[in-house]
Amino acid sequence: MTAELNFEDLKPRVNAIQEVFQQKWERFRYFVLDHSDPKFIEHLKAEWRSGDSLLDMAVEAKDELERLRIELIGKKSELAALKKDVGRIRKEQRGIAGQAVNNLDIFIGNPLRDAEDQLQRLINKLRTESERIDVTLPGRRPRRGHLHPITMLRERIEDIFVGLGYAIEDGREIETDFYNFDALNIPENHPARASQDTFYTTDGFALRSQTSTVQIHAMQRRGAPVRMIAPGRVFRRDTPDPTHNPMFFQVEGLCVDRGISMAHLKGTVAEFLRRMFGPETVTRFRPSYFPFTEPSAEFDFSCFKCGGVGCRICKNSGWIELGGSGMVHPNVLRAAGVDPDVYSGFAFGLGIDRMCNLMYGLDDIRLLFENDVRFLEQFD
Ligand code: FA5
Repeated sequence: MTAELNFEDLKPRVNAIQEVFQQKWERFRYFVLDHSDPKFIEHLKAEWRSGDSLLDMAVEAKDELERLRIELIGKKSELAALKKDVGRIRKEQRGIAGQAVNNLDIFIGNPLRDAEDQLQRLINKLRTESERIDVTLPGRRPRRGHLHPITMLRERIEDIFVGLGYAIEDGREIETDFYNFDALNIPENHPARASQDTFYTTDGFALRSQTSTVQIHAMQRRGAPVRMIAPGRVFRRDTPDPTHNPMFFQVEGLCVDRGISMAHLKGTVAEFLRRMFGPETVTRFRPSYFPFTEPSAEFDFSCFKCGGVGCRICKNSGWIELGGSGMVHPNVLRAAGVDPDVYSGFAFGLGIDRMCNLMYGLDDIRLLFENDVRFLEQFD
């Protein structure tokens, strides 16, 4: 049986606990004030200087206070041991000893809990403030994209030709030799194949080197008469430079009917360019050669910048070269199943990328496909 204790035996232990508390409490004593009291904040800033923000300081102070509470009144604290020992005090002194220990518990526990409570309130307030959304602030607009300059130009060209009564044809980017060459009057070993050498696949197909292939598809599908334009991507084994890309865009035009002549070709191209660049635009045709047209001509238009006087854009010539054209060769009509004794037609083709280059004053055609948003954004 354990020996009975006197109250006197416990007193030094009570005092010792009280002393430890008073010494350590010094660091927290202002936290029993209301958390918005300036003294509370000043004290926190002075004692927990290392925190990056007031919130950090409050969180650190509260963690430290929690550790102190566990040390002083937790289950393994000296006070808890003291409480157990009250049971061993002589019966007649047990009441008074119990009261003394309880008072100590209240003396220490109450300020600790009050301080923890106020620190927690401050933490909550600061967290709410930092996470608050100001609904009156103007919103951030999501970045809106826009069409690529080549697409914008293609759509303008389409609009003009639709207005002239043309249909829009969608061609194929992968073609057989028949559509890319043979049907266009470019037999095997013809020198025109070399200048338009393209990318071949292993099974007899090739990426089309010009949109003229769509002339054949359109006539096969629609028969004659036909009036269509075919914008699209074409491919050539050209080394990239400021005016060449191995992939670029063309627009093909085809008009086949009874009695179509060179005059219709000139009238149509001239009207297109007037609608594109303004009513003053003058068009010029120069004799040329394409295997699929006879006669053939390349067409230029008066510079939209200087009006024909000469400037940097037209290289001081006053003229800008745009594309090729001519009367559809009878062999091409025949290859597409149209009778050249009944029908005649004209065709033309132009490159959109170079046109884009000219219109926007770009120095290098390759910029259009670098996909640099800072560059593309300028065309909105
Ligand atoms: C042709 O491709 C003919 N099919 C045009 C044609 C159609 C003639 C119908 C007669 C009747 P050419 O090879 O010249 O023609 O190319 C036409 C245009 O494509 C050129 O004027 C140029 O603007 C553009 N072009 C040609 N090669 C490139 C390239 N590597 N990069 C960018 N644009 C190019």
